[in-house]
Amino acid sequence: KWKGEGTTQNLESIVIGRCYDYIRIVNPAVGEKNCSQIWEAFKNAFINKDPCSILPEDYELFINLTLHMIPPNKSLFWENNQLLVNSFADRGRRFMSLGDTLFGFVADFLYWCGQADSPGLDYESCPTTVECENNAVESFWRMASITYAHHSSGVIHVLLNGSADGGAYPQPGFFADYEIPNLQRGKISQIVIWVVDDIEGPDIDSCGAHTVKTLETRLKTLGYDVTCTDNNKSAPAAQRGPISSDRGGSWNKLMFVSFASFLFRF
Ligand code: ENP
Repeated sequence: KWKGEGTTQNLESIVIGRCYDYIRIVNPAVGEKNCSQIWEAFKNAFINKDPCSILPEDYELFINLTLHMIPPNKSLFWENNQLLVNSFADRGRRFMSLGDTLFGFVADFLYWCGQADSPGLDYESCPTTVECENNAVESFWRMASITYAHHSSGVIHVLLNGSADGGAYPQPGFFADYEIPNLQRGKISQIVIWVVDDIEGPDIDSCGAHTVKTLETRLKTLGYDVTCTDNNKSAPAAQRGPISSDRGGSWNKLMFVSFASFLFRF
């Protein structure tokens, strides 16, 4: 009945399993967390409710239970290059993107929604943001983005895709609408923007031009110290290509090597 993907099968096992994976292996520094309680709080945000009436605040208890410190200088914001960010951040070893926090990690790549007057999950379909913005997944990422931005500090990095249709800095977008407004000016020393094109992709946007210029101006007006660096033509980097339809699949070596040659200089 909805246009979006239905709930991911085995959602409960995945969320609880990822929670244990995170607190025991990925980032034990977060300390003890109650993974069953975390699942209950997650589920109670959307279960038994109209799937178009879920608000970010409905995830408040989930956020309180999963919240942990984000190390200064480790935050990595991004748009349109999720796989690159996942690999580059290296599950929090190099950077801690939202997907490398406990609250982002348990939900990354999943879909979920409930049904009004029924305790069951809808495995057939879930509303897209075009159908209704107050859906379970959209509201979740809004709440997670707000929390992540609020707890970020030190030098902030932003990795944008210079080959993206419509520009590297999308508006509307999570970074523009939920993250920038929730950054704590007093806790942030600098914002470093990286604009990286797809391998052999078009060079649509760059530092000082188009939407990146809009972003630089916005951040400077807010009082931030902003720097912006482009990857150059001799070291193109990026994602898409053959792996765009293979989200969880193997890492494209070429992409990593060329991306590394650009970013590892920093
Ligand atoms: P997309 O559209 O490239 O990728 C969406 C995919 O990334 C989905 O599989 C989603 O999981 C997962 N994901 C991980 N973190 C986020 C997230 N943080 N978010 C929405 N989806 C996320 O990403 P977007 O929509 O442009 O979001 C990028 C934003 O994430 C940036 O603002 C960045 O700073 C932030 P699922 O559960 O939907 O399958 C916020 C919104 O971290």
